[in-house]
Amino acid sequence: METTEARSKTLIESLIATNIAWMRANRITHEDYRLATDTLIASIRHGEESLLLDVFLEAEATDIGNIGINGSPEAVEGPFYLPGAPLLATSHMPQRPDERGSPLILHGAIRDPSGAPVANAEVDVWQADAEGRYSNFHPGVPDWNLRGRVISDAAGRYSVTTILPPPYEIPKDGPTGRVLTRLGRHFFRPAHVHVKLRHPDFVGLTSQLYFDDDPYLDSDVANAVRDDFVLKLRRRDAEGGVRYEAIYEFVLDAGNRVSA
Ligand code: MBD
Ligand code: FE
Repeated sequence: METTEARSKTLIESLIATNIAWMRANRITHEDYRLATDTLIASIRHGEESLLLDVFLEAEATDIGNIGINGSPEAVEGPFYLPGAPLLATSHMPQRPDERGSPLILHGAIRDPSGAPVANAEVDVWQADAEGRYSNFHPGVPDWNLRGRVISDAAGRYSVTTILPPPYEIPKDGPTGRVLTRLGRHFFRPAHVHVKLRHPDFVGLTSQLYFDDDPYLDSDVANAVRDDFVLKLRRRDAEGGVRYEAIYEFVLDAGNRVSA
């Protein structure tokens, strides 16, 4: 087995060689080179974190990582995860008293590959609000809004009471938006809820759940939707208005993944 150091040396060398071959083939000038590096730098300076790379490349890494695994597939994390979200005493996600958006109950069970329930798994959830803003990143949202952790019960069940997020639109006016404009692409990701699962006896899982009927499922700007992640959105017309329910069953891998 190759060591981490040896692997990273090989990878960096091959990345540089691939880039140089691409530069020669495309006659990349010094001006082109500066435009590319300035775009990368600007995306970070503008607070876009890893947005630029996540939009174009992250889904490929999760697809490659999903080959041969026993548990649920992994999904892209995106740029807006933060560790340390509030540990919730109930299933109710932190939200403003007048939080906009239709109520959504997201629930299901967590199992091991044999089907046995996984109790006491931590389910760390984060999502955008009805305006498509992530708390702690975008201004105008209270810190930790729509971010929280719940724990699976003895039957492996988890439940989160939140709002149905809208499709997420990448800022049009930032460096990543300008690249997308140049490519003639739209700026949307389908509505999604991010989840990370943790349990001491299992490999951690980063997931992301989408809802059927979303207009952007087939044209996600980050190209990260996979059939496994698309949930049936059940609509319940209740007294206070429309409510939604969606179910997702997670399978955690007990750890026979070969770690580098
Ligand atoms: C997001 O909210 C996201 O989840 C990803 C993967 C990329 C950009 C914005
Ligand atoms: Fe997201």
